[in-house]
Amino acid sequence: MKPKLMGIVNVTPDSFSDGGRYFDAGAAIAHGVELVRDGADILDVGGESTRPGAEPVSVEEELRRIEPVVAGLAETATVSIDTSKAAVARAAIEVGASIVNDVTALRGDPEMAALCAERGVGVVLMHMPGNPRTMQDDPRYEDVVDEVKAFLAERVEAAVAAGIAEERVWVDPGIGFGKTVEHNLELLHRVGELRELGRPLVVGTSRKSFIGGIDGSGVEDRVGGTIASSVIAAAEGADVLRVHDVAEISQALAVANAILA
Ligand code: HH2
Repeated sequence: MKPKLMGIVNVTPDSFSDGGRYFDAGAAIAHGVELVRDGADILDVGGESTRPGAEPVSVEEELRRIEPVVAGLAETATVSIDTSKAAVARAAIEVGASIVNDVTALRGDPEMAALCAERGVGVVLMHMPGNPRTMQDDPRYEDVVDEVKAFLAERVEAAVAAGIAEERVWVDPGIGFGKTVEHNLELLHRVGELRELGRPLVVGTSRKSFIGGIDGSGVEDRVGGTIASSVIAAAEGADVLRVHDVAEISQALAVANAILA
């Protein structure tokens, strides 16, 4: 298991685990450089929190937050832009981002699919029912894995129909987005089934609340749970792990691989 590590660079005042810590562009760039040193293959730069109940951010504000950070990191690493706004993605691509990570799977902005097709960037399509303000209102599934898989299959088709090359599309089950603790656990237990979609699989469990739902831990104390879930996702075939704690996950994977070798 050799998943790529996508290190998280949140340039926000309100992200659920690190909001405010890297809100200044200089601090965000320094953090990204450190994540690369720790073993990150990709840096995912975001200027808007998607935590449940988060307030939406204007295009101007999101641009002000992410543009200098993407520009400052694009020479050091492959940069993905975590946004659902085409104007933000366009500006980020202009200054060096090569992947668009869209938690709405191209449903949030009617111009996003065409932009990604035209610019030939990689695209991460994530499962999320509804939007961040409503997604945790009593989520229900008959079979969460089958439904997430069907959703992602449909979104891959939509992306390809919009002119995005299929080989540039990655899929993500959206751990923590419109799911109960049990839904998240079921998805992680069976995440290998999503490989049947035939696209690289991105999984993000980092510090998420399902971990606290198991042991009551606060957001700063979920590294152990992040490691366990990340190693299991990697063993199940995840191709990319989106994490805050790159050094710890990198070490956990190295040890797991050494043992299994
Ligand atoms: N999770 C978050 C944000 N973006 N993108 C993908 N593809 N997959 C994820 O699981 C995912 C994501 C939420 O985490 P974080 O960025 O730490 O928090 P916030 O949205 O509050 O900034």
